[in-house]
Amino acid sequence: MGRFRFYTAGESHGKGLIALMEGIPAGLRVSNDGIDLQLARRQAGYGRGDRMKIEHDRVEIISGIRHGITLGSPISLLIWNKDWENWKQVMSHDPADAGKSIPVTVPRPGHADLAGILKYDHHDIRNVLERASARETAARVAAGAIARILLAEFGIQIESRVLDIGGISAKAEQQIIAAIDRAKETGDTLGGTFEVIATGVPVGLGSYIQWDQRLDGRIAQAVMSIPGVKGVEIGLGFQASRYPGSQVHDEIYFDGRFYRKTNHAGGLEGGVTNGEPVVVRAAMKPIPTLRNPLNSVDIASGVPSPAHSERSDVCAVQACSIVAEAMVALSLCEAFIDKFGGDSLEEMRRNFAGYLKGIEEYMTTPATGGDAGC
Ligand code: EPS
Repeated sequence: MGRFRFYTAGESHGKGLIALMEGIPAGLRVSNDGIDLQLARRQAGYGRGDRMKIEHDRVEIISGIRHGITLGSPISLLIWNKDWENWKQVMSHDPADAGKSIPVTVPRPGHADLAGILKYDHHDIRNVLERASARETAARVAAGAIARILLAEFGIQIESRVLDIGGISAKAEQQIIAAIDRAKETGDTLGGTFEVIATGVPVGLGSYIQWDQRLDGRIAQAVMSIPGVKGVEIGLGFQASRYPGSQVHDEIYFDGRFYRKTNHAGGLEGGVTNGEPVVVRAAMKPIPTLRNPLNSVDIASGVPSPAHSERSDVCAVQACSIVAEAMVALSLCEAFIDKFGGDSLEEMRRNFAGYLKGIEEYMTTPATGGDAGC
């Protein structure tokens, strides 16, 4: 078990969302603004539903930070759900409120609804959808904001861009807006693809020593875990299978230091970062809550019925790409802490500087480096 881990808690219409992080070193400067900026980015994008008009996500720091500086102790973050006011009775913790709200009994195809009620022996689909909702990703973004602040101290930056929505290239913005408007009118939803790029990533994060330490695998899992994501690729990804090796692999050159002319590998070889930008692409399916609902079956009666429908987004690909930035940041942060881990930021800086010095020496004089003496 590595020293870095994080969890989230909270239901979509419950009181709020929580992120709990452990392993961030002491001495990192963290501000509410730095976290709120990322939360606001997650809320944006054409096609979000009315919930985003209610919520103005802001973080409340509960623990682990004093006077703007991390203590090395667990960091807990809270985001209140403003919408809770409207759901107090439905989502009440008080047994006295049981039976006062109408249960959701028709599962939405594509959501966790059916599998969730069967798995947890629930009879009200709300018990599933409240946690399976993508609202939870706000907590991931808050945790991810702290991960990115740590990574930025070491020159690592993460950004993303939407590539296409509903099969239309992001270059044709007006067409995308029209397609989202059309989907909204017809009660439909749209998915899309996006790309996350991390620059300034040093050589050597992750490991080929054990399957679960391969960083490409860890990043893929982190991004695939975002609600709605059905495909993840790194570098050339699926395209790599269509070309011969001579056109896929990034040849190595040396002109006083090693360098590549291409980055088809997307910054990862053998599960280890190779110093090139880490490039991750993902495909998000259309959101399964359709205002013009799909066919389903009422679990209470067994009678065919249109799927449950409630307020949702028409398209959240842009938001998903921000969540993916957070998940890539958290994965890189974990690998970074594994490699350079120290209890304080200063200790990490020393470890990092020492490592870079060794790499630099090896890079510029390869014949004398490494295990040449073995
Ligand atoms: C979300 C809040 C939710 C949805 C969306 C994500 O708000 P509500 O359900 O109250 O309208 O807009 O959830 C989903 C897409 C989903 O699949 O559940 C948010 O804050 O991102």
